[in-house]
Amino acid sequence: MAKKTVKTICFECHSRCGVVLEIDDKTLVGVKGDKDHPFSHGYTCPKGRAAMEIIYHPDRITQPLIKVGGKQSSRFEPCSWDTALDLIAERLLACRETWGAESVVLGSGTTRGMAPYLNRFLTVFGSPNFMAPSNMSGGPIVVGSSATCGFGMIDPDYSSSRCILLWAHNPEASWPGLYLHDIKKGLEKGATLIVVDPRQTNYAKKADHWLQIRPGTDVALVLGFIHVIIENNLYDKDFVETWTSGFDQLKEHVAGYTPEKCSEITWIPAEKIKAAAIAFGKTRPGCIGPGMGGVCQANDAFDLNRALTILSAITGNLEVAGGNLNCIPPTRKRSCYGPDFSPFHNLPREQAKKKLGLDTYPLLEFIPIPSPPQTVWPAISEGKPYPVKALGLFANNSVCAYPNSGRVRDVLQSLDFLFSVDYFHTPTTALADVILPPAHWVERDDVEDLLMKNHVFCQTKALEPVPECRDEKQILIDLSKKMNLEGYWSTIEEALDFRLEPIGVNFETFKTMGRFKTPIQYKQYEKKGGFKTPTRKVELYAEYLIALGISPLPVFREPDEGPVNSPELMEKYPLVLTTGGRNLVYYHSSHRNIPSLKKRSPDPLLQIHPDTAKSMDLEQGEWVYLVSPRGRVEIRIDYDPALHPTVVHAPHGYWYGVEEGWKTLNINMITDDSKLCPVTGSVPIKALLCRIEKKVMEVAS
Ligand SMILES: Nc1nc2c(c(=O)[nH]1)N[C@H]1C(S)=C(S)[C@@H](COP(=O)(O)OP(=O)(O)OC[C@H]3O[C@@H](n4cnc5c(=O)[nH]c(N)nc54)[C@H](O)[C@@H]3O)O[C@H]1N2
Ligand SMILES: Nc1nc2c(c(=O)[nH]1)N[C@H]1C(S)=C(S)[C@@H](COP(=O)(O)OP(=O)(O)OC[C@H]3O[C@@H](n4cnc5c(=O)[nH]c(N)nc54)[C@H](O)[C@@H]3O)O[C@H]1N2
Ligand code: SF4
Ligand SMILES: [Mo]
Repeated sequence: MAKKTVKTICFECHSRCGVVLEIDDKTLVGVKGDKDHPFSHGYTCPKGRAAMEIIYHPDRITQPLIKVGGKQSSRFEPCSWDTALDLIAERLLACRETWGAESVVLGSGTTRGMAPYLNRFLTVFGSPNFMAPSNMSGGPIVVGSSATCGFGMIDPDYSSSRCILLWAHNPEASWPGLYLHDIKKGLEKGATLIVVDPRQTNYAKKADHWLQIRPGTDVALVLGFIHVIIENNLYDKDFVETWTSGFDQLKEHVAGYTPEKCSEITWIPAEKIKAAAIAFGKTRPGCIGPGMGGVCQANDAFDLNRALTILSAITGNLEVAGGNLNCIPPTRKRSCYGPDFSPFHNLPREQAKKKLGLDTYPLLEFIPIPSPPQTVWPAISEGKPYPVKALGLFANNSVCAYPNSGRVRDVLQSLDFLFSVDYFHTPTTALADVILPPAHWVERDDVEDLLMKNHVFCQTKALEPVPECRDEKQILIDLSKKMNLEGYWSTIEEALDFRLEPIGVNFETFKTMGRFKTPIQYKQYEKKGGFKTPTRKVELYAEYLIALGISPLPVFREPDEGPVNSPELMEKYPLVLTTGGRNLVYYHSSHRNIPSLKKRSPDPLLQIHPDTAKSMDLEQGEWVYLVSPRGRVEIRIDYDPALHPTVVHAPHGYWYGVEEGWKTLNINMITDDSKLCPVTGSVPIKALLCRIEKKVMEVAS
């Protein structure tokens, strides 16, 4: 029996920990942490270690499936790859013929690395429409900070920082492999820790300053920080004078955001706001770690990320060691979201301009993120701004992921054609006409550079896919051949070589290297004649935004659904609801059927202050209905004495194990998608209203 080990990276979450896979006679038998990995240093979590359970799970889909019995049916029959791909090819080509290439959308969930391959496929086909949840996940950070300083503020330099500010971010649950080591190093060297979070996370417990914010009021708090820092002369005068524009307008704009005013808005005591702001202003270098979801799921997500960038800029923390870095992936234009894959690079401008979302969110032409799902839904259901007829989903459980799931489900059901690529059956695959079985991450080669700072890593195939699962890159290659699409790669190796071209090695060689990095560059603006913005300075006051109908200064907007903007609604729904704080055990709605994970976290838990719960006669562990103006779901009470009595938190992603779980357990049945951030299309799922109803025992009659 041949035993071997293979070093690769885990693709179960964005951390992409280094792992050593143990193979025994073509079977995966172990997943260990790779101690030599520069970020994860040997760390693994239960999700990564569950790879064996996932690959060999009896429910894994291992053959293409075709729906039988009509659209409403939930029956599928296995078919050959040729039959499935022929059908997909025929339907996509027919859509293009009748409705234009833009009537076909391909979507991916939170990135599992497919963005470059899907984008390229779409553009050789002729469609600009790649859909992904970026508008609720990282996109507003990139858009808000790029609009302000010309780059995405996604690389906090924790290990060299003297002041770590975690803003709506709990990396212990969400980014352990990527950030825990660096944060620990920073704290061990004595960094001050500030946490802005309605929940008392473990980091909040450890923090020098924990600001327990009312959900959805973050912009007011950042403006308050900026006010205190300017008022106390704690800003970096040299940097502000040389490298920013519009300081006077900013100063005037934040003048009203005194700690007292911010306290009224955010429910945080004024003295705590002041103390934390002074600590951040005084302690340099400081870095802001923004939550990829935490700061991206609000009606003012653009302004929030602009404000955070301004805070980093005026304190002199942009592009300095220990601050917020501007890391350029070594693969540059060929990186995951690199411009070489953009429709604007590959399609005639007129066709690229049809990208869904651009008519509502014009800034997204200049700072591109994928089409927000909420801009695809009206195209499917109402033909606005033009009809979308076919959708292909790669690693995305739209029904559970996206707010207002009832609507999402109706929209998907009204498509002419839906195909889905997933390991397992989900509430979304149930709606598909065709389901394709993908290879697992241990069964595929790839390169990874997304959020990997200045590194690119090799993902090395350790096993042949379980028969008949297929690498998704190969699926696209096979489909492109069936459709006679010119300009697509003809092998996976060719695609990977293309991505690696900027570093001057091919994939064959890269496999022997495992990773490649370029030096981190500090203060690039000094060498490059400024920032990549219209004034070449950090746009504190961004005059150019006015022409796009956007405020030149970051503006706080009360949550549309909340105590201030809808007090009448609050009479019926008296609790503020935030959703989707991460659970280390699960990745969104994925792998809910994996025994070792399910055992650790079987049920959705509603975090609630015990006094609030007891006032409604609700016991720890009791199942209740959580009700919003959109509907209700079932959830279990979980006392959390550190929460504000008016705020509750519900996790997302539960659906598995009960009939129609997408309806009864899935929190997105009660979230909203009607009032979005006007610049980025972000969805306000971190600040809504709800009430709790007791589940009355149904007595059999
Ligand atoms: N209420 C609320 N909702 C939220 C959030 C929140 O905070 N609150 N967060 C949102 C965010 S930030 C995001 S990014 C979205 C994420 O939403 P999704 O990306 O849709 O995430 P998942 O629910 O994990 O669904 C992914 C599907 O991919 C499958 N899968 C896993 N790996 C692979 C693979 O390699 N290939 C293929 N083909 N399939 C694979 C899984 O089995 C699963 O069914 O959810 C969002 N939903
Ligand atoms: N285990 C696991 N890891 C994941 C994921 C997963 O599903 N599971 N998803 C991945 C994805 S796609 C993403 S986008 C990231 C998300 O990454 P993050 O956004 O960093 O997610 P969290 O670590 O949950 O941090 C969000 C924090 O914001 C707090 N919060 C809620 N409402 C508010 C508010 O209004 N204001 C402020 N200031 N804070 C608020 C929550 O209590 C929570 O602690 O995580 C990634 N990592
Ligand atoms: S944190 Fe867990 S799931 Fe994420 S990459 Fe590391 S081992 Fe994999
Ligand atoms: Mo996300």
